[in-house]
Amino acid sequence: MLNELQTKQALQQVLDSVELPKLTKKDEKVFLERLAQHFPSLIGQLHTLYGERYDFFLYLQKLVVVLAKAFAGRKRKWKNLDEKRLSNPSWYRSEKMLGMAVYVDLFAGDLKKLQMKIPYLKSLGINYLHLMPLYKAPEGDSDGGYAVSDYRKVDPKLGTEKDLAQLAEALSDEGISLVLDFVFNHTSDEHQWAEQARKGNPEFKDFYYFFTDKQEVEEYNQTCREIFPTVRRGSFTFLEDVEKYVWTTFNSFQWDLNYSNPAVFNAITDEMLFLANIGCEGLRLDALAFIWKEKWTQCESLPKAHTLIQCFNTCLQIAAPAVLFKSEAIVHPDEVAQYIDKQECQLSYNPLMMALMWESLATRETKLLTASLKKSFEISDQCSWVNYIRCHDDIGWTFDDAVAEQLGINGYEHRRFLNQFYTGKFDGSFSQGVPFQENPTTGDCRVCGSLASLAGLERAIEADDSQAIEHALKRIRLLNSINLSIGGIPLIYQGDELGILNDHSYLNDEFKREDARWVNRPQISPQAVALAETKGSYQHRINQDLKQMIALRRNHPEFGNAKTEILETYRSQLFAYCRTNAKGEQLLALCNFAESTQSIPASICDILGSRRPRDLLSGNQLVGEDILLAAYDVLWLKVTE
Ligand code: OTU
Repeated sequence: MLNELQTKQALQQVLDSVELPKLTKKDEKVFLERLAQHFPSLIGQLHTLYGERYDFFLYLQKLVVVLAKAFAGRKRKWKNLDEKRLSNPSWYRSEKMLGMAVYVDLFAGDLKKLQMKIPYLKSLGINYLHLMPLYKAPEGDSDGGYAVSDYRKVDPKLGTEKDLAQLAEALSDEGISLVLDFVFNHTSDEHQWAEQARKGNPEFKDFYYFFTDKQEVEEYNQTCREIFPTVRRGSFTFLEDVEKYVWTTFNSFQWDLNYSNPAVFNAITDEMLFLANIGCEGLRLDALAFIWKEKWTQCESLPKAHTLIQCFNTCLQIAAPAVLFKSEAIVHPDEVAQYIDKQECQLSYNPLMMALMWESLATRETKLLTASLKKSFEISDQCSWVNYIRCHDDIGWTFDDAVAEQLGINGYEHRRFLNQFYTGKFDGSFSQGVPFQENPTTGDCRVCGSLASLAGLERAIEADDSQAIEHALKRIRLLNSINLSIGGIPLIYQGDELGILNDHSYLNDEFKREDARWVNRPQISPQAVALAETKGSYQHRINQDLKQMIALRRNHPEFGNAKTEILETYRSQLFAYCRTNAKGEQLLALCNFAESTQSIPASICDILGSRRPRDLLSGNQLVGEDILLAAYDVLWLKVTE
């Protein structure tokens, strides 16, 4: 490690030896100040990663030039946004925050048409829009765009780079923060880096992990998890033409980048800042757990993976500080937590809560949800969860087996049960999902399906069973209520606001057929939107329930920057939490995860200082000694006077 004096000298040395782009006096001051402020972190992090190398300083010089050029190329509009966000660093903890994730083509057609959907988004209250990967990608299967061939080119089917720039500005003008994917664990095999590497170009040959020795590949396979075992066993793909193995954690056309090479870090930082300069305010760090590899480890969530992300974040703080990182770690809860830090990822998906809400619906028991969130929900108050119910991927049952064990639940058996339940193979299940990536060795499996279908609406409609339909609608409302109120940014997945069911049309597409996740990537048709506006339809009810809760959320600060306490209800079907903000404003949420009526003594409200709070959802004030919750009911209790 370098001491303070050495760090200062290093910065001076860098500045003396490189040529920085021309900047205005004011901009130059801003840049140099930020660089000086963050240089100690930057050099420390880089030193941890690459300090052993003789050419360490050379890469450091090059990196500073990358940062300066990106800053120089950043539009005034985004530089102003940098200042605005820096002066209000917890802006994303507001009760006004509401996210949506959409595919440009499925939601709108293309980027131009998406711009015309801004009024729709605003009518829902959306101010955080995650656009699924929209970059140039291979024809045919591109893993839904997660195989990027060029970070700077827009997929021509979606429009042009200019369309994207215009959309970014239009969104920002309407107060909507754009979130883009930063797919940095791998590129597609059609990326020019991959093509050059394959040809043996010395500049790129170490951009990826190549092996000639089968034995070595087998050794890595012994300790690494298989992510897509039905695509290919192990984590490597043999390239016949060059007779080499290449590391491919996901599909064979997604080549893992080699971050032990500082040239890769610099090159990807350049791409990252290009994305930042489009005008996005969030980057979703795709598959971030896998970015650092070491022999005889699981090659997931290694300490240097964290250093690497911190280092990327430091680069953002210098060149584009308005941009936040969102962690996409769908892993063990303790590992998820390790990415959540102001210096690393300010935002993180909340896969534990997502999975356990579904778990509680299946079991009608909340003990695992309660115990797990008691342990893992609390995070730094400078960070925020991004809560979700469904997304474009599968559901993986990522709870902590040790917590389950203490409750008498065997993790392995329980996951088996959940997979059976949600794929409709369990007798009496309300759900209709599709299995994904069944591993023939471990028996592991994940589940796909839309919110409405997994919650029982599809089956209930098929059976024409009005009670089952009612229950399904209430399950959807229940999950939405938690998503919106427990604390964090709620992220709605496209179509869930419209009650869209599973879409099996992917089975007719040879490039999608093998990937069941497409069952939940439906086209959002004008008919689906119209149906949700038609009074009397189930979809209308789902939509209205959601809108009512969104309106309440926006208008009550307790839903924003506040602390969440998960409560013990001592009722196996009930789940409860209390939110308290700095002003002492409070909200108590009670949820019934069963179709039978449950009761709980009104003394649970003592945390609010009154046994007569009002339920914001129904408007009713509580009376009596016991609180009754009908099937899947939710209460949002607040002392109003
Ligand atoms: C992500 O997910 C994306 O969300 C997927 O759509 C991509 O296919 C994938 O990366 C590759 O880019 O395997 O099934 O444990 O679960 O990062 C989803 C983490 C995935 C992985 C997650 C990955």
